[in-house]
Amino acid sequence: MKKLLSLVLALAMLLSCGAAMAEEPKTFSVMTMRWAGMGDSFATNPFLVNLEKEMNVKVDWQIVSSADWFDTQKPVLLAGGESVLPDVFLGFQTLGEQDIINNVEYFIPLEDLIEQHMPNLMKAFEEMPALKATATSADGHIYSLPSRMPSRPVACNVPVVNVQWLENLGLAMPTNIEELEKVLLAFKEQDANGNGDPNDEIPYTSIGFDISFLVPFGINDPNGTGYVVNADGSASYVYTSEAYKEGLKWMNKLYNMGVVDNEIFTQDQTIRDAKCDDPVAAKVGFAYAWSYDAIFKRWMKEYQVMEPVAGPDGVRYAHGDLNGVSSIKSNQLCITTACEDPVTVLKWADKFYTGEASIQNFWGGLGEVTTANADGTYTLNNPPEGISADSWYWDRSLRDFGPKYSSLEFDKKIILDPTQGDGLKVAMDANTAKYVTPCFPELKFTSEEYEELSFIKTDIDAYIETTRAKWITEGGIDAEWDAFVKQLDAMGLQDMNAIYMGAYARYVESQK
Ligand SMILES: [Ca+2]
Ligand SMILES: [Ca+2]
Repeated sequence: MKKLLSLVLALAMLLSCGAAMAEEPKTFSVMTMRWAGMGDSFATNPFLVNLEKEMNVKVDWQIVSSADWFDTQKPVLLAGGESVLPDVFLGFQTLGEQDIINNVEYFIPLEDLIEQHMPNLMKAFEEMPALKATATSADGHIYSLPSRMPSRPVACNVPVVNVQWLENLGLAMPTNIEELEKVLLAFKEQDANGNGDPNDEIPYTSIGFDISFLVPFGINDPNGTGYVVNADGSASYVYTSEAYKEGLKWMNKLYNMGVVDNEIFTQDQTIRDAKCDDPVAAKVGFAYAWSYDAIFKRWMKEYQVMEPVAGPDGVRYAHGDLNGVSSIKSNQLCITTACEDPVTVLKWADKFYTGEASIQNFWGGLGEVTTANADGTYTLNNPPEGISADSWYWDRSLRDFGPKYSSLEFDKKIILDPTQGDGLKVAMDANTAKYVTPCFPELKFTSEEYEELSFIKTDIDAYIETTRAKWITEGGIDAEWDAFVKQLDAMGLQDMNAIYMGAYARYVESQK
C-alpha cells in the first residue's frame, strides 16, 4: 500500500513537472447518456476533437446507454456519492433538475465562475434573458448550463388544411372559427376527395385531445405546463379558464356535427397515420401538425399550412414559443464536487456558446455535415446514401444534448432545405409565427415543491382528462363546470397554483 502510494506521488510529481514543461493536457471525465445503441461516434465530431487541442484538455467520455441509465445506473451513481461521480454530466436527459436539486451537495454552484470564465455564455444571457432564467435553480444558484438550439421554429403544431379539397368544393380558405366550421361540414357532407364516395372523408382528426384545437380561444401552452401567460404578463391556469370552457363547448358542437373524428380518444399513432397516408385517397381534411410531410406522406402536396383561424374575439393566435419551440433547455452541463478543476471545464464549455459551435454540435462538424459558405451563411450537407438525415446528425453530433447557443441573429445565417425535416418546420413559420404570444416556460422547483407536485398534479391531470373526453363526446360542461372547479380545489389546485406562481415569479426575477 505504501509502495503504491509513493508510486502515485512520484507519478503525480512527474506529471506536474511535465505540465510545467510540455503542458500536459488537463483531463476531466464527462458522462453523457445516448439513446440505446447509438454508441460514442459523436465524440469524433471534428469540433470536439479540435477543441481538445485548442484548449489543451483531454475529455474522458463516459457514455451510458438509455437502456440502462434511468432505472439502473443513475440511481446507483447518485446514491454512491462523490467518490463514484464523474467530473461532469452532460445532456438534459442525463441528469434532470430533480436529480440535481435532490442531491445538491454534489454539484458546484456555477454563477460566479460563469461571470469570471464564460464570456460567450455571459453574452448569451444578455441577449436572451430567458436563457439565464431557465438555468437558475429554485435556490437562486446556477448548477447547470443551458442551451438554445439553432433554427428552431417559433410556431408548433400549425393548422394544416387540404387545399385540393377546398378547390374541389369551391371553398375559400377559412379565416375564423365560423368559416372553419362550414369548411369542415362541407368536407363531411360532400365528396371532397372526389372519389365518388361522399362519406369517406374525415374532416378533422388527432391522436387524443390536442390542445392546439383550442388555440383560437387564446390558449398557448406549447410546453404542456397547464399555464398560460396573459396579455398583461400575469400567468394563470388553463383548465379552469373561460377560454378552455368555451373551447370545449365549441369542440362538443363540432363533435355532434360529425366533423371531429369519433376515434380521437381511442386511436393510436399507427391508426391516425394510416388515415393520413391512405393508399387509395386523401382522407383527412384538417389537422394540427408538426411535420406534416411525415404524416401525410404521399398526399403531402395536397396540404398547406394555413394562417390560424381567428377565435371568438376576432384575434388570430398560434401555438408556439417566441424564443423557438423547445429551443431553450436547462441542465445541459453540470459539474460535480468530484471535479478538481471546474474552471478548466467551464473555459472548455464556453467555446460551445457560439453559433458556429452550436451548428456543429447540433448537426455535425464543418466540412463534414455542415458547410460554411463564402457569403457567411451555413448549409447542411446531404447524408450518405441509405442514411436518414436525422440518424446522421445523431451519429455525428451531440444533437439535442450539451451546451449550445445560436442567437436569433445567427439563426438567419443558417440555410435549411425548406421542403423537409428541420427546414420544413422553420418554413412552416411563414404563416403562423407572427401570431405567437409569450408562453409559460418550463420551471424549476425546490425538492419539497417537486414532491408536493408529484402528489397533486397526477390526480388533477387524470381528472381533467376524463372530464374533457366526456364533455367533448357527450356534452354537459355548463351543468357540471362548478362542481368540476370545486373538485379540483379539493384535489389541491390552489396549492399547485401557488407553487407554480411562486416558481414563475422566481423565473421572471432571475431574468434581471
Ligand atoms: Ca364527405
Ligand atoms: Ca370521397
